[in-house]
Amino acid sequence: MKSLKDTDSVILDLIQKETERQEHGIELIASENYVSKAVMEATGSVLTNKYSEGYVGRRYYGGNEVIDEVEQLAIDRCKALFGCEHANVQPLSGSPANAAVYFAVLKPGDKVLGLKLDHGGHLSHGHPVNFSGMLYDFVQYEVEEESGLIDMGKVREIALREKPKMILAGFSAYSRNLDWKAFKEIADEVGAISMADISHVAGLIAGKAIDSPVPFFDIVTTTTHKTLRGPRGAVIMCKNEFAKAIDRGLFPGMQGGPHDHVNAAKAVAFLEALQPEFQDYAKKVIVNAQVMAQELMNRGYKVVSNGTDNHLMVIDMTSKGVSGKEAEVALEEVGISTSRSTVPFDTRKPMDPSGLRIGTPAITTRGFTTEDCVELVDIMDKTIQARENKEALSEIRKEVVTLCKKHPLYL
Ligand code: DSN
Repeated sequence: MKSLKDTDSVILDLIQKETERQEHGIELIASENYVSKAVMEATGSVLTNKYSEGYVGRRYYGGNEVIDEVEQLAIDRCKALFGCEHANVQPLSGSPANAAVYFAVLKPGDKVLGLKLDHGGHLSHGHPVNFSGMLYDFVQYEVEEESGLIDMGKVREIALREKPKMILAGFSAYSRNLDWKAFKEIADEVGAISMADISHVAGLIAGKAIDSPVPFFDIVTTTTHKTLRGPRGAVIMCKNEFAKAIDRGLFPGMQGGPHDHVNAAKAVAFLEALQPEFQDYAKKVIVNAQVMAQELMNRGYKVVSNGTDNHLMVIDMTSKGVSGKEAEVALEEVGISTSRSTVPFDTRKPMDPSGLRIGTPAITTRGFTTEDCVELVDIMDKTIQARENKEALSEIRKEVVTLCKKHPLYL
């Protein structure tokens, strides 16, 4: 049993290079975070060796007595964290979790309401190039052009007109709190199943910094690696009446063997999120995002919906005469990672859209304060202005490294 050092120095070098990039770069990608060493230890454990198709106490392979305990712990902690009736912790990631839900409760061709991708939704919420848009009849709701907000009156109108089988509330680039209660009332009014995809805000919900749809929605999916700060993966939570269908929808419907090493790491992350410190973390993520949004607007950047209630925001970079891609490339040059994004009603193409999505989960994990966030916006603004000037960018890169060294991560 040789170590990586003795087996594959090339991969070891690349891991070290990536560690260095993460340590001395600023992570503003809204869907990313830094996991604890505890989560990494569980992910890199012997649990990776096991096959355990089936569920706790009902496996299709022998030798699962330890795995059963691991999975049951992950389930129990997930229930304690979110207060759900039933939890399936086996989804490999967000899209498979959503696919399993659709598979469990819909038939191909059934109608579903979901937020349009370029208005902040997600590929798996009905985009035509995704399985969801190909297999199901998604009707997409939008945000308002003027305010950047979802108008629940319009969602209700669409629901009354279309009579969907399911209404999906969730997003990957919307910076405002969703009105869970209104979504649920509309779903009840039209007799639809209510589903929430809380992938982006699960950590904020677990940290009690924003409201949760879990107590009243029928089905809730979430990835575990964003604000929740766990390993890459997902869970499906639901009311007991959907439990059997959801479990069958995932296995054998969608997936084979669960990734037990990742499920152990989910259990670790849930335990971490159950600690009182995690509530501080969740609140600080939002405060940092609000400080950054305000600072950006003070400097003349247009932020979609003029602010944020959560960890993310989409900046319309054309307000500064650059595209989202140009901004992403310039910021990358100084060691700041972001992701280009469409803005609602974007006239530019998705590969070079008008917007830039940023978020504060990762910088808050490494201890950035509101003062650091103000300094960071200053650095970003200088970078955008100096984007053609290689010499200036290399000076700014040094400022980024200094800021990172103030908040060491893994090294
Ligand atoms: N790719 C994720 C995000 O960046 O929001 C969603 O799946």
